Amino acid sequence: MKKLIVTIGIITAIIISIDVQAQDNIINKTDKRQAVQKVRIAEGVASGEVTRMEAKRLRAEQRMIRRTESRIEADGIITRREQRKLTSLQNQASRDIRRQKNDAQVRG
Ligand SMILES: [Ca+2]
Ligand SMILES: [Ca+2]
Repeated sequence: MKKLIVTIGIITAIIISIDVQAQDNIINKTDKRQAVQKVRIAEGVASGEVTRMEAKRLRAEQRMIRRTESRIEADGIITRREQRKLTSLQNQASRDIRRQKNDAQVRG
């Protein structure tokens, strides 16, 4: 019986560690996309494709995503639903950056 409990303990520990790894991957992926988007905004500002006003809005959007991310990570668990939420916010931000880089408003 004792042996069984130890075995179950070990299996549980392995499952938890796999889960923690998966969560870490999500966090890393989110952070990586945030870094990439930050650079894309900065590039847009440098090239003049993104105006000051557009940059302000895009950066506010990034802050909102970071706040949402902290809330989601606060309990140490990222559910599938939370993961989908983060992905969809970042997809939206990516589209917004692309739009501002290609729209008619450029810095004069
Ligand atoms: Ca959570
Ligand atoms: Ca623009």
